[in-house]
Amino acid sequence: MGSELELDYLLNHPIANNVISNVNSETIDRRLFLPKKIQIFSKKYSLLKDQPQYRFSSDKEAKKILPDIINNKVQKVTLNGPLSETQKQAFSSKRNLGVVFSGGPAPGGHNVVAGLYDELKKYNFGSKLFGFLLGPDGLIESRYIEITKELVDIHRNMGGFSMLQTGRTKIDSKGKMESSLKTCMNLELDALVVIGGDDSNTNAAFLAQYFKASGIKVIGVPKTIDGDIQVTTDDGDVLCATSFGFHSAARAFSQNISNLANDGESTVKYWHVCKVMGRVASHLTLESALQTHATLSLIGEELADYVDQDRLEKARKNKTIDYNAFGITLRHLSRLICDVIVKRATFGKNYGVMIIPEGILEYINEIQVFIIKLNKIIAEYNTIHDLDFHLALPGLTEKHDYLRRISQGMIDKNPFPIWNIRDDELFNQLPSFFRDGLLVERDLHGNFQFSQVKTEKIIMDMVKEYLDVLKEQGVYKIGIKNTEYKSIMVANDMDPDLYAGVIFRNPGAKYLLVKKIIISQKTLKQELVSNELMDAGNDIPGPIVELFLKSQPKFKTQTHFYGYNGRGSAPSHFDCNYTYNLGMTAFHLIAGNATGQMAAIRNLEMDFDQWEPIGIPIAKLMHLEERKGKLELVIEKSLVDLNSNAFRVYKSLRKKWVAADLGPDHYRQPAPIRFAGETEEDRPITLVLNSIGPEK
Ligand code: FBP
Repeated sequence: MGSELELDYLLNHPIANNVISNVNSETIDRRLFLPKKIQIFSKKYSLLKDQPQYRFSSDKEAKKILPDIINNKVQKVTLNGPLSETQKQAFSSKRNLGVVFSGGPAPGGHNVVAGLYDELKKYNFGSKLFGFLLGPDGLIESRYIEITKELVDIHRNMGGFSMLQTGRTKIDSKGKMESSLKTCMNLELDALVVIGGDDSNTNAAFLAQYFKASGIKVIGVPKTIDGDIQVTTDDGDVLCATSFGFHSAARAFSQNISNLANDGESTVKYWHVCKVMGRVASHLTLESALQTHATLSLIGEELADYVDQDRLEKARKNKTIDYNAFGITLRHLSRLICDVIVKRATFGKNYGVMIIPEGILEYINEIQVFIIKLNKIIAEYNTIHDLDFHLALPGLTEKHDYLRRISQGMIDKNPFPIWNIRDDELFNQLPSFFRDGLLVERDLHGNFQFSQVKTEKIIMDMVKEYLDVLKEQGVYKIGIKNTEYKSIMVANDMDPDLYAGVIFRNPGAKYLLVKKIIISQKTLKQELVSNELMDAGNDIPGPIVELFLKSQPKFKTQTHFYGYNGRGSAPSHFDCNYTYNLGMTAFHLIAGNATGQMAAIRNLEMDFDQWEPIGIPIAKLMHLEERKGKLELVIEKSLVDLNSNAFRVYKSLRKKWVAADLGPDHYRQPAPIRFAGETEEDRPITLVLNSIGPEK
């Protein structure tokens, strides 16, 4: 053994230093990358022009609660000039701005800050940008930093929200509004920029209304990997095709999913089950499906529309209506998945990769009912007892006892309790980890925390159970290649044709399927004996046993959760450009005195020179939704549109991707996230497909 190097020498060696430094060449390249600027931002002064052609109907409640911002119009950032000296001075006046991240991280957030900072300083170097720490809490509690060039420079084009960190606090009381206003007034802010998802942009609208009298403007920025902030006018004009972060997260997931597809196809032994984030909407699943051509992908929004045709037909014959035929249950869903698994197995493909959207439970009948009922029960408990349900009843047993007491009329005397005996029985049949999951604490906005529930486990447990039944029925079998069968038989001096008709249900086919009645070596022997291919006193010939064992499927899964990795991923080229321009748009909205608007870029699906910076009135995007058992005014989430080009393309190709046939799998390998290149991967595939219009 050679002598060991001094550790100090090793650690200080330039080669070691180079490879272990926190800052590698990828980071250096990222920090130096200059995102493209929409042309107008290279000019000097801008003007906001109302775009009354974009129409939205307003919610009644929004009109009542947000009177000062409900009449906002869509505004386009356009060139302004020639300007008088006074106008120029006004535009370039010294400003103090505040910025806050809110909700889950999304790749590109730092570039929003960079775009805002660069534009702010460009017009007046004396202007200041303050960043509130740890999300809305920083705003309420006046915890902030002044954002410097150095801080911006080390975060340019980098993922995460680590520059300021983030939080999910909802600014939902007069007290929190007042404290937020006080913070902004103390800092003499001209405007606050809220970088957040649907709930955070809802917050931004309420703040804009509350701050109106003070003159402090509030601008939102559409962030969320879920991709569910999309804005389309009443006439179908798309103003915001997707939120930032969606593309990068989907690309990060897709790369992993594609690697798993490779693994599956190579080792031929696992079904890789990938749960993919997206609290309610399945946009990330749809995009990942299109990116990877995964064997099977489930789109929650489609399952909600599921109709059990067999059940419907049966009811029709009996001249009745079976309401249970509408919508999907966990049992139905597991049957649909099993169907794909079994069909592929018949062609020797007992492996695959499956994508399950995190929010799928929202679309499953019985679970959705549980979620709604439990949301209400928890909210009512908190109000009536002025105590937190989860603190007061910490364990599953205590919580379940409470539910049982409701069902037995012990909590109130309502003859139709919200939690009835049937609910309790059904709930009891669920595995305890899942009951725990359904009772998990709701987030501060009252949302069910799908990410905390092992959805993939409950679904796959049911799939496994049903596959066992199908195995016993002789339905789930692995197809054996005819050529392989023949070579085994010939190598053992046995006549393949003699045995094929006895063992297989489809002799002569390219993939041979063992007869349904042969489910064990015992039944195999019975079949061989009754067809006089062996004597009852003998052992089954070795090669036949070998073939039988090959036909017996083992269903093995590996489960994966893709969510947090994508949220923390480095932004794609698309997201770097998108977010930098969003930051600049936010500045120009503020300079044009807008408030209650969300910065957005129109024409994202087109070439960069078509991108158009706009402001969208947030109040017009609101509707009433049940949260914490009450109706609340929030921004409406955009779900997967089953009539969209993207969904229809996926639907028409998915049978091919299941590849339950003699051909190969059709997996697609997306390239890694990178800066260079102009390819179909430079923007979300769903966006590209949805932008295709009729032939002109
Ligand atoms: P935002 O809407 O705040 O962007 O967050 C979305 C999300 O990433 C969901 O996909 C996921 O369900 C949730 O955050 C998980 O959040 P948490 O950080 O609370 O675990």
